[in-house]
Amino acid sequence: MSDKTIKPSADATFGDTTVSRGAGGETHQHAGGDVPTLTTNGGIPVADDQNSLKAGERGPTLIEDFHFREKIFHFDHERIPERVVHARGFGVHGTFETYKSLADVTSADIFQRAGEKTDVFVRFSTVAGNKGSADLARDVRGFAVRFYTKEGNWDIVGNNIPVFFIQDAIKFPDLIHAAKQEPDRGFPQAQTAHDNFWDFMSLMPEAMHMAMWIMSDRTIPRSFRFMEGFGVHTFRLVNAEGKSTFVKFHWKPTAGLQSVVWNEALKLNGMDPDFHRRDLWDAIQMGDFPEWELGFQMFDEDFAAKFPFDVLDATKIIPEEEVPVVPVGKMTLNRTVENFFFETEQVAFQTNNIVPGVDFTNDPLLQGRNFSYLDTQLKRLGGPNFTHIPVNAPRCPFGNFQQDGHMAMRNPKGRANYEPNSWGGAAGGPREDPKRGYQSFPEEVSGQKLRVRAELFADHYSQARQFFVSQTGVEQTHIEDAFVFELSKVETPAIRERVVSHLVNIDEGLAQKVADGLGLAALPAAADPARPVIRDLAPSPKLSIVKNGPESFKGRKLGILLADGADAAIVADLEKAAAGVGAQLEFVAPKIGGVTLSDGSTREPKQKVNGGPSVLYDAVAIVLSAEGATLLGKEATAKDFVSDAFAHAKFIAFTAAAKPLLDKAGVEQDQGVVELKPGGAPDFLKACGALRFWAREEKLHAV
Ligand code: HDD
Repeated sequence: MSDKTIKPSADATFGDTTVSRGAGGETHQHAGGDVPTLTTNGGIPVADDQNSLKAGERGPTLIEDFHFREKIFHFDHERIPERVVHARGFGVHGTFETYKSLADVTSADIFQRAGEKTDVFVRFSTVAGNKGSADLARDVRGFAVRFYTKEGNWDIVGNNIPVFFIQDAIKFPDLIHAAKQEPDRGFPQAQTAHDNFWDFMSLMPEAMHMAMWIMSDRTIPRSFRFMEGFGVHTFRLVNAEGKSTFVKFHWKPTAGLQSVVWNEALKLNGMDPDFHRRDLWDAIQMGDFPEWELGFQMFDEDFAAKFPFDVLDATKIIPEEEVPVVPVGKMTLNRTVENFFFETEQVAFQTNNIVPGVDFTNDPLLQGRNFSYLDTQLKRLGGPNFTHIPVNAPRCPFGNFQQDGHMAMRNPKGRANYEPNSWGGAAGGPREDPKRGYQSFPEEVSGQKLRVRAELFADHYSQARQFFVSQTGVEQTHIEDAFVFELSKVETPAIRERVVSHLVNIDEGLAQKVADGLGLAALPAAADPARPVIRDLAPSPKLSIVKNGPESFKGRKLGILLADGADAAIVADLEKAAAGVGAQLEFVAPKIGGVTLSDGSTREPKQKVNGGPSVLYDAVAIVLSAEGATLLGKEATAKDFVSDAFAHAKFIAFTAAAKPLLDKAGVEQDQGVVELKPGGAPDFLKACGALRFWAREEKLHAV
């Protein structure tokens, strides 16, 4: 045994440049200066983090190596159970600003003062996929907001769709089991295009309204930034006099709504499975903070009694045209988390986190949720002290006599840990506050114990139809196509037919198109509706994405395909125009190292062409010299860049010299394909505000 192998690094120092010697005598440089010293969890400085302690150069590792054992022990226990649903999510911080006092309708502290600012934490998510699944799965998006108010944490645990699949929480495990991977094979994940899901759906007519929403483009949002959020249930606001007003919560993005098309979503999942989280991360990092207005849809008992549907039924909406959404404040998301696990993974939203001035209703889905969210945290976070984790702790004064349990970070101070006690004053600990403390709305409740649903819950199709007729033609086609896609993956013909039999009740044209798309021999008979379908509900334009898009290209992304020799003036024009409308811009080029333009200036591409497809962008510009067009005409991924942008109905600008590439990609010129002339960039960016040139789409699909 040589001397050098048994010695730990003889010259190891802490807090300065350190050299530790490996078994073979190799050395490792450590940074010096103010760099903190690596320690064990017990704070013991570590001299060598490269080599475990061994008996001899080639001998076994010693159990005495406390640093090694602690490091591996901790690593082995890094995982906590992922959420049963909404496992894949992305959380960020922000602020909510109240527009004006709403003291007339609610005593909630957060709504008492105009200009009041409240910290928020928001987590967006998909529902069905596991934690490592892709962002562009066709799925509902979770939209969970926590307000750290001065009277405690208030969570609106909502979705980007205002209705839900089921009416009663007792069916939730069945719904989720059916949607997630099939249990015998463990696939498909993050997809509803499989037998179990549609089998369940087709046997649950109450899910038909939601079926329309999930087959619409709402389930393939372009960005978290461009989707609405909904509290879904009817809640109550209660004012200081104890008067109650029903309310539905809406989040409206100031940047307008936008979704991608399905073929784009499929490609995005491969090219950038983190597309949504990256988009939000990038926007916040570059200071383009996304904003939503919180809106209240408020109504009273009289309205509820007259409304043709039950306001306690989470499969129904109240059209905004009937009860307007009143903006009450603005949320700005402006800070990414410092650590994903610490905040995003450990945040424990709960529908039962509610503050004085807001209350539940008897919606049977909400009532069930109030049990589930508390319960699930125990399993996921490992004990009753999950509110000690900073992201879950209130940011207002709080205290009670709960104590101990796993990982207690704080216990009541002093002698008093029970109540009532006679220790008096501060020594006696916190006391109830009958005035400020939470009061449940004293709703009259009586009745027999029954396992039933209220009568109006049985209307399953009327609002599904209303949703469909409220869409633009393009959106209706997308819904038809989505049904055909999903059901084409269903292997059991009887399930496909059963789904179509429900669609007949919603819209015969839709049912027929889906039947044709599936190749059904005949349109199945309509499923027997439990209540007659109301066929003349007025269309609600607010239900369409296309009708509620943005007015400009602000916050959207232009992708510019470049190669050496590209026209510098045109590039500069595009840069200026994009900045002018507040759009993002990225260059895609044959090599990542840089592009030299016609005037000798250079640009730094963000993507190499084979890793930067046009699905990453909202519109594209093909700025090439003749040589550049010849070069890229021989590159399959450059042709895909152009042909995909065309197929996805995007606006395309091109320089005259780039035309041969467009021809090779099969582009047929239309009003969405614009030749760029000097000074033409502002007009192009203006046109891009429409986001897609939808008129092209119908010409591109034959089956
Ligand atoms: Fe739920 C998570 C939204 C019905 C049980 N749900 C969860 C999240 C969102 C929603 C956004 C993720 C929160 C986060 O980001 O951490 N859930 C909804 C909406 C529903 C709904 C809008 C219907 C209107 N959920 C629902 C029912 C039940 C649950 C009926 C059970 C009876 N949901 C859960 C859960 C989760 C959850 C199992 C998983 C992880 C968690 O709670 O913290 O408790």
